[in-house]
Amino acid sequence: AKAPMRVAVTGAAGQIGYSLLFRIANGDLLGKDQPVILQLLEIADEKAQKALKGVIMEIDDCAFPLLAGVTAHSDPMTAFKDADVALLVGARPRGPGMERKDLLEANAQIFTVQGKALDAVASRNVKVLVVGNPANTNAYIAMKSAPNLPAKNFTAMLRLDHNRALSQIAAKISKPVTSIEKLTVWGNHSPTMYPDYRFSTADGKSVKEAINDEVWNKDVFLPTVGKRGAAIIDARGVSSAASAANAAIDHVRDWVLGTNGKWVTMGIPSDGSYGIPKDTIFGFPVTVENGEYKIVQGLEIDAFSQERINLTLKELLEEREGVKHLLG
Ligand code: NAX
Repeated sequence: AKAPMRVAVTGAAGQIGYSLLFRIANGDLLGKDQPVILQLLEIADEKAQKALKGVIMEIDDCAFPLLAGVTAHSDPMTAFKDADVALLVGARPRGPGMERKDLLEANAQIFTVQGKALDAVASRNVKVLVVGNPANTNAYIAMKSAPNLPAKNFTAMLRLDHNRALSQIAAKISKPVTSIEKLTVWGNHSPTMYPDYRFSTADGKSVKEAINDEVWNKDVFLPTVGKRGAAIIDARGVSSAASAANAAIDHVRDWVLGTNGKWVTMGIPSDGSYGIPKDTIFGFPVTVENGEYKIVQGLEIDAFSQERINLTLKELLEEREGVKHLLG
């Protein structure tokens, strides 16, 4: 039997946590033959810790065959100990009257502390996925706070945006999602992201040609995907949780187990590809083999796409500028 892998999850008593933990313990993340140990972090607050205990009681009650252990933590230094995978879901939500700048700073503090803890105690091969918003900038902060870990270990979640785009396209052309390949979402996990189906194929045929409607692209598709999070809040009264958890599972599973040559979208530190400044955590099309992602190279960027990429990059650089003073 395989040795168990340690999966740390922050914000474990939150909404996304409640959709995520049971699937990890069920083997959806790392495979149906891979035992897991869950190391769950919540804030020290008594209510949060009590809620976390309750979630663990339910996990226990599932008697998952692959679950080799589950522990509750309020200190990242113990939660991240020897972690092979770290899902950083917990973040400070925007409170009433809170400016964007305050939100960035509150989260910068959290992700500085967590980056340092990962640096100190996690596995040297830890795969980190940041879900908590602003996800790209939080991932950047954690990465910069962990100088002893490879920068490539830090990623941000664009997969929900990718999956949203995939589902919209499948519906538009009346094809199953599984028939569609070579889709990506460039940039920041925010409404400025750029979902791009110019290279996509469905059963090997061009999706762009099948849709053949630039007005639909600009006026329907891009805003629908970009504002999907807000549409879910409007409809459900709370933000997307199960779909976010599902996307986190997809992201890490593909990172660990590979994509067989297929494209997926990951927010990763740029290596300078496509003119994106080095280390910017940016949504790129990638393929994954042997646990290593590679940016799909050589794609043509037309004028419209360049404009969209510049816009989402500008936002990311502004976010980075806003937290620069906290990074030492
Ligand atoms: P909830 O507010 O339900 O849960 C968050 C949990 O994190 C809370 O239980 C809180 O106590 C905990 N927490 C806060 N600070 C912490 C810290 N320093 N250490 C450990 N735990 C901490 O939010 P939920 O709906 O689960 O969403 C979590 C995050 O995901 C939010 O930041 C949200 O904006 C973000 N999202 C990101 C998405 C993406 O695609 N990247 C999509 C979904 C989601 O909106």
